[in-house]
Amino acid sequence: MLRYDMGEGELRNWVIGEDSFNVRYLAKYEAIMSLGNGYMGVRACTEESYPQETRNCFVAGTFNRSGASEVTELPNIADVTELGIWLDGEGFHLEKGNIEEYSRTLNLQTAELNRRVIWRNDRGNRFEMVFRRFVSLHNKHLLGMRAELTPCTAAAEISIRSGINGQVTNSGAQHFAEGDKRIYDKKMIQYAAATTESNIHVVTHCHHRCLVDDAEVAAEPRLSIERRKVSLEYTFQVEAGQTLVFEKIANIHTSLDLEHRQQEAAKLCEVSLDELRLEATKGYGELLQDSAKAWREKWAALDIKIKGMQEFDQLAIRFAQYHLVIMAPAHDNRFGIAAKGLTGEGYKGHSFWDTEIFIQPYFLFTDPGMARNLVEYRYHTLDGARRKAKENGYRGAMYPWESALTGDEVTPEWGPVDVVTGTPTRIWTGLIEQHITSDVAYGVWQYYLATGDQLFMDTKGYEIIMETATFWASRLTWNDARKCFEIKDVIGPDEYKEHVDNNAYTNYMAHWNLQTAIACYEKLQHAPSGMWIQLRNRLQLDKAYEEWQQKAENIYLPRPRETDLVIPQDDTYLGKKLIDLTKYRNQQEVALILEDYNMDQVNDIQVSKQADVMVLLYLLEHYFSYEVKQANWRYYEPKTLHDSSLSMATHSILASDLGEPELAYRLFGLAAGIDLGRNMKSSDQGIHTASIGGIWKCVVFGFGGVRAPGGQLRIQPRLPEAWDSLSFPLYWQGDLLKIDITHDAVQVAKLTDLNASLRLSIDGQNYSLESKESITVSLNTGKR
Ligand code: IFM
Repeated sequence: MLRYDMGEGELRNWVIGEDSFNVRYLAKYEAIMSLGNGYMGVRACTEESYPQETRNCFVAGTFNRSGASEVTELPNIADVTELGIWLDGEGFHLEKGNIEEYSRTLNLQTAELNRRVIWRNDRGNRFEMVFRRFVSLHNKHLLGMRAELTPCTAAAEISIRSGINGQVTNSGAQHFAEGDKRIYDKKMIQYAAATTESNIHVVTHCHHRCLVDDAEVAAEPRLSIERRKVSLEYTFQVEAGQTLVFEKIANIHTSLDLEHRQQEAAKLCEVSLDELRLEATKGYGELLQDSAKAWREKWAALDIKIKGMQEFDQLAIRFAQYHLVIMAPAHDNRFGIAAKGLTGEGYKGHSFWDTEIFIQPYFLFTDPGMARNLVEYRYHTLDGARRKAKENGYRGAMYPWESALTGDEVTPEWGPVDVVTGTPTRIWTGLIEQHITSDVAYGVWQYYLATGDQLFMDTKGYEIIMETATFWASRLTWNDARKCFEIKDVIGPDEYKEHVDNNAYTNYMAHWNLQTAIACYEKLQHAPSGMWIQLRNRLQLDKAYEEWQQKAENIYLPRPRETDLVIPQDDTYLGKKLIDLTKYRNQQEVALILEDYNMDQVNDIQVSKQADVMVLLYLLEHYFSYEVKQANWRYYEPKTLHDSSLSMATHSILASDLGEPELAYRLFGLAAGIDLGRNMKSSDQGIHTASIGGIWKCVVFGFGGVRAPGGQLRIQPRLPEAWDSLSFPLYWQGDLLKIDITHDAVQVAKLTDLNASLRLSIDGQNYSLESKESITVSLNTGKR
């Protein structure tokens, strides 16, 4: 069972655990207990192998296309985590023999995975086994493993087979051509391979060390080199009560790494081997300490404290922050964050609007350097977005719905079964889910507001906002009857409605994109003159500016209906048929409706997959009144199945905005439960990075009431009954703030003094905070 209470003493609310072994739930634990550092991600597969496992190791950015009929994806790197263990000649496997004790924990504070098993074989011999593992935050290339094996009842012969296995695939798709395989000094293994299409060299090395009762023992392993596999097999006679310790330290380097760019495979092998020789001398313990220290420093800067009745909430926010750290490629701005991070094959390592709308806010307010990487990733992919626009007959930059390394569209064309036709369902999102283009521009603008990074805007940001606006200008079509510009044939955030006209979210965000480009044009004139002139000529800005103005003034923006203030989600939604959705709203698994109806049929029903108009009400909050927000919640939420992990967090934040903290709290619990909850099938393909970002947003944007409309920081807290207090760090315009909220008061402390004074609004009143000052404001609301 999944446990939340296995951290004791100082580790209280820092540990997620499993207290019994069930092969059916391997995938859930593999995903939620994944290790990583933004460079690599390793699923928490057990050392011994099971047919139900998905043994994944990914390195950010190493995309490859395995064949012409496939889209590019993050390939599964050769596996180092599997250990074959034989006890008195019998393979160790938890579905045989007897498990007397079992526990597995992920310590979020040190990011170490630990499994302890007491296992009795069919002959009645007991063994205690402890397996430990970490991926280093100190040296991004490094992974450490340690097995401690103790025969408890009688002396035993223990054999361990350890190697590098390049036979792994992505659900059958092979991405690598084999390179060099070699064994050095009977201790060190090398495995090199190159991706078949993108030609990225990936080199993996492992070093082994064996100890009995703390003393290193010389071992004579059997060496083996097979097809796509290199391994060593060690055999030891171990007395009862003695502990055999087996340490394996591995590293991974690729020719994509900034420090190795253009390096040939042989040179890469050399550098990587030298590094591991040096690192491995430290042993598992010291290497773990290096990494744990890096984690401690991270946590010191990030820690959010929630005091209240439900300790789960504290654990949930730490779980979210842990995953936000391990999903983020802080080392390289060429890579995005994938919808499943580096924790599974789901969505093939591709980035979506999840990044800008759900994940980037966390980094903006806690790690602005990482937020800069994310906006720079979109700059790196701008040319791909321009190509996509051109291929589709438009101008400017049309960002891909699913993005990999280049910005070209990589959404697959075919998906799961269509229950009516029995054939794969056509996926239209890559062609017509176009709101991603304004979402990217929105992310850039939010970055600017929160950091004031003028250099980024002058050199990159303005260009993204203007090129995306030009896309919309070319995308709009004139409707002579309505006398306005429209956006026809799209999918909005609600992916249960395909080929719709004038999706409200899409139209409003396109309008916002055009207006923001107009503002940027006016600001850009004050940039260093070389930049202004260069961009003005290259993007023909004077002409574009006129077009943006004309289109922005005349774009159709669906208004709230006079009768009930409901904003039509698109031109036809409100006229579609209504059915009883109880069965699907009470479902244990998502997307049950697609087992009864195919997409064409779902299209004809007033049912939404996820927040759509709701996202708009929150992103462009100043466009809409409280009454409009409330009316649309009442209309759309009962028709929403929350079949996307993005939906709950948005609803929770809006519930906070609507002054419904208890409803917001219930929805926060559901959002936090998407990966961390007890649905043991929810995360098989990897964790949901947008929902993970959403957990932080529920806490800081929702309950903390932090927002920055128009660039001024606002704090309007609404703590739920279950919480006594909430404290969190917050970066704003380069200064670090610490916010402490109770039901009665808010304290804001300015811990740095980059800006002489900071203007902000707290509970509706304006304040100015001078250098390193702290203010406390009593709240009108009090505990409700
Ligand atoms: O981006 C989301 C989309 O909104 C719903 N389907 C899953 C995608 C990736 O998380």
